[in-house]
Amino acid sequence: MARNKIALVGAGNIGGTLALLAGLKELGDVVLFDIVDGIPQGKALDIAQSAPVEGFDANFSGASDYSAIAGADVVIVTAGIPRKPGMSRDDLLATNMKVMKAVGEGIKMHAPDAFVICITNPLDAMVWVLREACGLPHNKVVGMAGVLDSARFRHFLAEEMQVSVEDVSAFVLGGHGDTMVPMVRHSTVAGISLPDLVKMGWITQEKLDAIVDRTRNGGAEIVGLLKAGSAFYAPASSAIAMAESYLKDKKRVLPCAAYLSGEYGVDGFYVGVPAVIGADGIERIVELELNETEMDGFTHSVNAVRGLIDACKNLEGA
Ligand code: TXD
Repeated sequence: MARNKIALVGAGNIGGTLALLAGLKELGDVVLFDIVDGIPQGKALDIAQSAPVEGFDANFSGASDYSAIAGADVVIVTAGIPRKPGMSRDDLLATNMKVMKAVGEGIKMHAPDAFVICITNPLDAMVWVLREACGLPHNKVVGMAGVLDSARFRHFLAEEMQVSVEDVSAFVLGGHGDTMVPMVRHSTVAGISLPDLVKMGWITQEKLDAIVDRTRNGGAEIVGLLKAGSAFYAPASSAIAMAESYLKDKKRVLPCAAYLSGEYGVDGFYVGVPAVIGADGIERIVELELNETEMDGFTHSVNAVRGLIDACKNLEGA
């Protein structure tokens, strides 16, 4: 049986890290694509030269022509510009929207059977633009944000309570941005919910509230530290977890920007919700019973996404 083929459209900070992680996990052959000629080829060759040391067998190649992604099983899209300090994710809209249209055409032409994971910001809008441009089924196009935001939440919780990250389960709902909704009630340490852990004195409510805020601002915190560019290690790990669930039919339940057609009362948008990722792509949307506070936060997040999509439509009409 031939190896899987993973196409990485955008060979920058996240793209290069995706390629290395795909190699280390031996997920399949990797094609790096970028419009800056030389970058994809150079990174592909460099990672291929790490293979003898790490012990993985896979072909790595770099290209600037979309024909190189032909027949890809998974396409992970990071093409576009990242934030600089002081920029919001929404400031990237106009530029990255044009990029998503070009990438969508390339996928439509050369990899129509792929599972497509969009990472480019502003994520909730860019995944919608990408899906419209490539025309693949909605269950085969998904956005990566929730796994990253949940990982940030889990890291801060594990650090505060001094427990293994392996035993902290948490997720966020809604958009990838300041409107995200960390689901405190559903997040646990070894099955013990956060509200119970507050009662048990493992964490104070104040500390928990501060962690929720820090999670919400997790991206901006790193942008402020790096000055040029944004986070890329954890985003890459997060997208690879989604790709692996598809390629190995693991049916993981992961928070993703998935297309809603009625769930949570939302129709026609991509919003961050828990979803099952298996060999058919997004196989199931997990529709939770939200309490009033959660629903308010979720609705606020959906409205922010709706606003971004309207901005895209206005720009399209421009
Ligand atoms: O959780 C999330 N979804 C976010 C997403 C987490 C972190 C970063 N987020 C966004 O991912 C970020 O705001 C950017 O929009 C993307 C990619 O971030 P990265 O840090 O990888 O940016 P780089 O290093 O600038 O890489 C982008 C590459 C770069 O090499 C460009 O030459 C290339 O994209 N690029 C293109 N490739 C193909 N086609 C076109 N048109 C194109 N334009 C730029």
